[in-house]
Amino acid sequence: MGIRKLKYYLLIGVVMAIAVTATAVAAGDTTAPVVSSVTPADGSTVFTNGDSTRYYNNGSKTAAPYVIKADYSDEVGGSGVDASSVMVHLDGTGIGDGFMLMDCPVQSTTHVECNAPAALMSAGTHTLHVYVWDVAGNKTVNGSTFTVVVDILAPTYSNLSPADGSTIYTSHLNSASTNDSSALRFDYDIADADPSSGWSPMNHINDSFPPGGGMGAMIAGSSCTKTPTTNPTHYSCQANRASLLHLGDNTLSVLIKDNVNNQSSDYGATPGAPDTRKHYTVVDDVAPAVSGVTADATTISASYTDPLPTGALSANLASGINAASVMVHVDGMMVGGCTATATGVSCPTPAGIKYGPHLVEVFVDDNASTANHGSGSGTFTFTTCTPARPDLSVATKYAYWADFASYHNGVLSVKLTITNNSSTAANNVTLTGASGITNGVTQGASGWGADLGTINGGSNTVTSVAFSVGPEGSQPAGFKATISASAVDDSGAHYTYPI
Ligand SMILES: [Ca+2]
Ligand SMILES: [Ca+2]
Repeated sequence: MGIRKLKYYLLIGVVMAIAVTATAVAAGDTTAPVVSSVTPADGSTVFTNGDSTRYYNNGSKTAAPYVIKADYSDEVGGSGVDASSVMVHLDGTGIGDGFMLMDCPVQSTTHVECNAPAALMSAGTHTLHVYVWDVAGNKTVNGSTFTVVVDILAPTYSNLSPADGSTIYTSHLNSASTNDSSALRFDYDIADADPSSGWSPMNHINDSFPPGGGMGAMIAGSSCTKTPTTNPTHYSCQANRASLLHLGDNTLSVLIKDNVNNQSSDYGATPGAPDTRKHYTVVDDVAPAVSGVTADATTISASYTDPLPTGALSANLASGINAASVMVHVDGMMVGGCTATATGVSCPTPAGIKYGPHLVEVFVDDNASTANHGSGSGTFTFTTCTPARPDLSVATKYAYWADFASYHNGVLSVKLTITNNSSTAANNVTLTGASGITNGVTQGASGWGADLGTINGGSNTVTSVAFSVGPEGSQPAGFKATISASAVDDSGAHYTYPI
């Protein structure tokens, strides 16, 4: 036997006794349904604002009305929940007393949701009872005791860093990811007077004033973290990845809401409110980067960019290349006739440049500052002229003993004058050896194989080479030798000589 529950519709505020009527029911089900997942949970707090339009409970922010919920089920094989039997009562102590919630948009065999009128969600402690019968008439009651707390004050913030009016340099904006503690952040402390529903910091870069023309770039959520994580009030909100940050004047609007939407804001909630947005000047202090310096007989060229901060979501954080600033030097001398764009420069290789290594340097500034001075360089060997064999000759200037040991060991130094009889330069002139030496004399160790550098056309250079002439007492009065040499002309062609 069981009973069948008849639902009574009670007026809010009227306490009535529940009446039941005994009827015949299906036999076998003597187990009551189970009620679970009651919201608000037992012991929890429901925050609301001053006009009961917002609620916050257990991490869930909702608009009015507050929705009381529960799940329930009958046992497997049972008669099943009688959906029409479900009742939700506030502040009663038994069946039928307290305030029965009448506005229940969801009331199924598994779940009920009832809207709680603001008048019933007054400040203080409340009891909640959820009554459920199965079809066989077995009753369950479950519920919770919860507290409603009214939070009417908006949070405030203090100790903003960097302070209003600060300059922000783009070199400080590098960040590979959110929550990069080394990147620029806006830091501040938040306070919300008791009783506090809690808060979530939110900031807007370059929002309009008054607000409404656009939300700017929001810094919130995972970009705002407690620092350290154990500090309940200090927040760091990463700024550099904000997509609307740009060079020049930027504004910051700190918008702080508590969990029931009491908010304080730097941008004024209503037209006519003072504009209290904070201002920051963002300055490009990152120099251009030069790459790909190349040079050959006809062209010198290079590429460059003005780098954005790493991780920047805005393309407006680099001032760009000042093409008029581009200079190309070869061996410290400015190259003329260059064409410079925002991305690269190309110059004709200077005419008449000689064979050999030359330092090529490229200098470029960005549009922000001549202090942002980028450079790149390379060393190149140019081959710019027609091959022409230099005419070299050699003459003995005099012979001498370099020191007593040389005299004793028979190492004679011979000072030679090497003359370039042609009009073009002989580069890398090297005396490579001696042959056909007479009177038992042999080539010595020093002086041979050294790069004597360039002998310009019509010029000469003097150097010494050594010969072994035998020990003291057996040295010849004189000897002859043919000297071999090598040189490179200004086109880079190599030549060998007997001279
Ligand atoms: Ca508050
Ligand atoms: Ca720059």
